[in-house]
Amino acid sequence: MAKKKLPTENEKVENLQFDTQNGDGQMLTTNQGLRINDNQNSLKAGTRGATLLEDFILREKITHFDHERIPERIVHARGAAAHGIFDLYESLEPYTRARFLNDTSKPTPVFVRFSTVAGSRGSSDLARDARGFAVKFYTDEGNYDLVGNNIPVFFIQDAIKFPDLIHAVKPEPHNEIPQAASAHDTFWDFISLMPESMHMIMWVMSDRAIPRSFRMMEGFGVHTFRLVNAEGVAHFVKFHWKPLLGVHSVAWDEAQKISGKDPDFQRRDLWEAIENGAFPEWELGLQIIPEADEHKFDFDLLDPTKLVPEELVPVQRVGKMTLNRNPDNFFAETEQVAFHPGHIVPGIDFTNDPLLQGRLFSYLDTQLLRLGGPNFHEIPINRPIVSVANNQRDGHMRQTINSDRVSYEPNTIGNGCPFQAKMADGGFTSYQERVDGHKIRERSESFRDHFSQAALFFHSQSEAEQNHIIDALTFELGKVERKNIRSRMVGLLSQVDKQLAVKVADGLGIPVPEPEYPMNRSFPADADPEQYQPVRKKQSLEKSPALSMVNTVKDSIKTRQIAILAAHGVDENDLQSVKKALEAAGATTKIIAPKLGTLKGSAGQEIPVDQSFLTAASVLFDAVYVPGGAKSAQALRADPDAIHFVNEAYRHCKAIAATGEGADLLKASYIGADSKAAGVLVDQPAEAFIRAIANHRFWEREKARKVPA
Ligand code: HDE
Repeated sequence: MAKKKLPTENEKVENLQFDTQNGDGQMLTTNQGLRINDNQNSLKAGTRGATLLEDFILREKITHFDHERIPERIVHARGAAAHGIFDLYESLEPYTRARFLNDTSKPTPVFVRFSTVAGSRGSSDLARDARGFAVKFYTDEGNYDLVGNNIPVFFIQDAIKFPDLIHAVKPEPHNEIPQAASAHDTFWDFISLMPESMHMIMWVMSDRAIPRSFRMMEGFGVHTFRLVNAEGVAHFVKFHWKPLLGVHSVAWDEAQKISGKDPDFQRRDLWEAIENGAFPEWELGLQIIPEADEHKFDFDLLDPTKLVPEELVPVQRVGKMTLNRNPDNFFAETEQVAFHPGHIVPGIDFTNDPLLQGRLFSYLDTQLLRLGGPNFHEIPINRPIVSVANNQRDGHMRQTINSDRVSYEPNTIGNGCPFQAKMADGGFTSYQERVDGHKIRERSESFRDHFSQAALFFHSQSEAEQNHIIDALTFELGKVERKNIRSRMVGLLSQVDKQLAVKVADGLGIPVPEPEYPMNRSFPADADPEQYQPVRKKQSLEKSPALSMVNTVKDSIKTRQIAILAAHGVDENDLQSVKKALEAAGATTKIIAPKLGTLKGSAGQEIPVDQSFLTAASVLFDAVYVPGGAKSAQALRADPDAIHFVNEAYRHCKAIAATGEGADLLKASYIGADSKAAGVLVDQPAEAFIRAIANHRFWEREKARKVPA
């Protein structure tokens, strides 16, 4: 046999399929710019010899690699981010002198990072958790960071409890289990002793903690802030982000399965939506409250475990944020971005919320460690778009080369520069709040009603949403090993709602106990415990419809993922016409078949398959369609993976539609002959299917028949 000729260097290159749009023709160099000739072999004493210490190329490469990681965020480690713009609808000059909230003519660039709180950087996106919603506005007056969450309240009232809370929720220290989950003893031990967390607990045990997408979450500034106008008149303000796609969540069983099938589910969803040009949008909402109304509410505006019901103070939508560009490099942008509630601009100011006050310390401190020093503002993603001029100098990783000799103020050598800015020139001045009090470590009495808003939230939910909260609590407490913790928690829940406690207790197989005294164990050593026990104030509101996701907008299927199940012999006309209708309405469709490759339609048309049952899963889709075609339907109904797909979609209350023989698959599944179930459509026009998908879920299906999928 003739010896095969080895390819020459150029042929080697030509045989590979290169992505010719990429690359800039550069040659490989060291960090000193030296061109590298051999990136395959280290320098050795002979071909089989030991590696030489002299190999500066090897050492530089490995040293850099060894230092590639920086400390991950102690909280909010897992995240994804995008660039975008903020457009103001109308000037807010009567309330604030912040220029980006006055000038409607110019969009403000933003960078937004979404995150989970408890898990490590590599944890699953679908953990039951609050989501971070941090927005950096690059304004003409410097960077303004609105570092919020997708839940409008928080677990604790005072920053001094934050390390305790986070230690309790993080994996247990002896074995680092469980990852990104609050269902364990230390978390519930702490919570069961802290009744102030009860309102937040209602939210994190609700479906808000398992969002369908970052793009379908509300955002909240949480604390009460201040807007201050040019005359120095202030108003209290609560910040909201309202997603234009509505607020939607997945089911808990689904969340757990997604965590296995695609732990990057939400990160991928954000990335793909932006790549496909379906830019996520939120409106900025403000609840504006005159200073004179500070004490008008049933709760204290400074208490971060309370929200201001929208029915009492409407949310005014004042502008729109659009995310339109993915980061170029995850590390350089998403990982290195440094948010800080203390990054504010003239016209916005803080209040004395004790949680906010503590945050004002923490975020700068954390960046010093995480980003390695005081010059993190020089990292490109953190740089303001306006120039920075001050007398700060040097330090680790300094980028700026200050060419002047003056680094002090006042000076004459530098012509007095940089000057202090007058207010008229945009100089920042703090709101002159009158403060008069004793220096004291004590919680205000106005912070002691821990149950009323927890009850308001619970009572504002639909029946299905309430059931989900009960199930989540039963799940979480069921994972707690110590019986006394379970019981103490049920005692606290009984203070929120009796039926809630009865149902959770039933699932745990325990009676509802009287709450232990003292209910609140978070009080100073010398205090009278009685002074710290929860009280109940009469409430002006029994329900707040705005708190239920049932009342969100449900008018669009834009960016929804629809699975079309098919096999050889599928009715291609039916498949193509429904696919076209769904895509025209803004959805994405994927043809899923027993194998990858192409399908042959009943009229002979070749149809490319997007995913097989092996690579796809129903939990990654919003709805399922089964087209007609006798042979296709026959193959699918004989395929357990196809049956499982439909069963699971049914269990998770998704819209399911079939045409012609496609209905045979539904008949062979758990749906059986019950084609009348809500959200199951047989031989209906595409418009009916589109309306059903827009409805998001048919929760009424959930309890009636539990599908074993
Ligand atoms: Fe944070 N929080 N936090 N937090 N937080 C951090 O800062 C902290 C709180 C929030 O995508 C850390 O850069 C304290 C409330 C978001 O980079 C750290 C307290 C809210 C993000 C920190 C709170 C948040 C963080 C960790 C109680 C909603 C991610 C890494 C006093 C309003 C930002 C970092 C991003 C991140 C401290 C409570 C939101 C350690 C001490 C309340 C969205 O500084």
